[in-house]
Amino acid sequence: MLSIRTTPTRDVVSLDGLWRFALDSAVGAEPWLSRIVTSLEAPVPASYNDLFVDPAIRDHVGVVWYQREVRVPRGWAGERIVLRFGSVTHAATVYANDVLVAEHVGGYTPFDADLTGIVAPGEEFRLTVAVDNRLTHLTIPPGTVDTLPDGRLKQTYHHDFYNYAGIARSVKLYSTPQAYVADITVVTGIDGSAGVVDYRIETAGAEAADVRLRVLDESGATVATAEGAEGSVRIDDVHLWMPGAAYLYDLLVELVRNGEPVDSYILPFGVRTVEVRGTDFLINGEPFYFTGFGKHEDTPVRGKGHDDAYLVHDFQLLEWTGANSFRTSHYPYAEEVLDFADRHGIVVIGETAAVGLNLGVQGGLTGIPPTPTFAPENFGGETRNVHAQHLRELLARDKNHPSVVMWSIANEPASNEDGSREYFEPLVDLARELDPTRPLTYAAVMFATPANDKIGDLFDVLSINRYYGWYVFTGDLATAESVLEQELRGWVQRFGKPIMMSEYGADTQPGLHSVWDMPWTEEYQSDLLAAYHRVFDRIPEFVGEHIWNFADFMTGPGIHRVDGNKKGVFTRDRKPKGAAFSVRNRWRGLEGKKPDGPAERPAASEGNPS
Ligand code: BDP
Repeated sequence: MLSIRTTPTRDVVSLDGLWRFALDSAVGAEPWLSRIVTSLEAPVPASYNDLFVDPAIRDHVGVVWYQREVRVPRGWAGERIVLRFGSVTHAATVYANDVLVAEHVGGYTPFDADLTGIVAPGEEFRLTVAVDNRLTHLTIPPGTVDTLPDGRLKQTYHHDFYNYAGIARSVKLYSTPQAYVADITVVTGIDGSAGVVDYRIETAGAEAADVRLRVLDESGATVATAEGAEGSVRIDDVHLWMPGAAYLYDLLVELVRNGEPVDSYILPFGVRTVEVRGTDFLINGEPFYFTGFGKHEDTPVRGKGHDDAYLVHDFQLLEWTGANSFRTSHYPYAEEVLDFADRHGIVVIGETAAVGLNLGVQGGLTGIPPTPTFAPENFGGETRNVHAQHLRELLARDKNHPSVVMWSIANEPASNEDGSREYFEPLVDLARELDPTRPLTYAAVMFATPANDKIGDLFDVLSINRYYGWYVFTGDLATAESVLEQELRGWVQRFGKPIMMSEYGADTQPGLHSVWDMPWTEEYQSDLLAAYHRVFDRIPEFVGEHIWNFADFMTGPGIHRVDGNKKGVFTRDRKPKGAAFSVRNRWRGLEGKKPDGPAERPAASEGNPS
């Protein structure tokens, strides 16, 4: 799926701004048929939950309505007219005037509504969107909705981050010619000092049109040309995309009829390779060691709404700590984030929204007796079909981003349980078929051990989430360190694959200090991370460390959270805790001596612009 850009043949109108907003209970039947009467306005992009002071809105379960008028530019006569939603969380039904134009399930991937012939250039139309925040066994992430005795709906889900909902990413109205470039797939390789770019172009309505391509370097000079919808071009003396040293080419694709371009599209791309060889993770043939965090899209007031100011600031803080990478835990992030990572050389592990495929965690934490996760009455074939569709949409959107070097297919699934292999094997096959170029991983939950995990061999990299010293062996870092080392070595021994830590950390209240090993203090967070780092540095197969979490984030109600999850190295408003400085010392190599361990283990500062 191509992202929306203006080109010589395409125009874009942003529909971001204030839309009319109402709960389902506040509107009549078929509210799309007329102007919704409401005093509430909600910004797009933003989650709606924290905007208002009304608990009925914050805790609403079900449908809310967004509406606005849109004028189609008068110059668009004869063009295709399309709406693009960056995301609607978790399901959308879209109407243009009285006409249903799109339905989409999945809160973190984009979708289009083709309005050609339904709306007219120069005229205004009423755009209405029903947004449903319910998580069920037929959504990814999954959840359950129950009706309480008083008739209210109660949403439960199996992840800790708050179920923010709304139109959290930009909405755009765009035009294309009737004959247009529908999709582009680029796969890059390296041949000596040349870059090899395999491309495939999909077109629509383009009978009797030819495809013409040009590759432009950052100075705008043409460095390669080609013709035809599928093929390969070489870029001599290629400038590679590298972690910490991004370089992007533009692929200019033109549809040409009678010598005239009828459509053109410009795709920025980087030339780089990714490969797992033995127990190394290689980018451009060089061992790469991940330093960074699991993140969230989460800010005060906006919730999961995309915000360019936080985008820029977060990347500044990543660079300041010496992080070279992050995981899009636990769902695909806004496309703007990946574009930015492409331009700034930050490496990304792209994760699906499949978080919470694990009913054992619920059993362990709530006392509710465990129920089998991968059973037909819980997460069976139907859930897997939704998961597969979500995977397709993620890979279709992000396949061309050089920053994305690996797919994480799920976070903390019950990979120790019967049925997990049957559930995941087809998804792994699908991911490999759709994208044979990127390694696959999943983040392993604490109940999945080297002894009982049933899916590790299907994947390329072992990503382990562990909370020794926090949820287990609380306050006992010596035991945490030795148990962690024993377990990580067990994974390496059984699977012989590269291994990284995809989550480790401790909740920390800024300003709390102690000379003892006291959980919640700033010192404890630093000390816990340091204990883990000593273990990583003793294991040669280790390829990376992603701390949980970059910043504090909002969670659902729960007695083991106080105003959210506090495992951030930064607070929710991005102030550093003590651990931010100790991590920066390690990752920027400021400790005076590099960590012992594999010679290749880089201080990230080597690979980061400073
Ligand atoms: C892990 C989850 C993550 C949680 C974290 C925690 O992957 O989403 O936020 O634990 O408890 O199980 O802090």
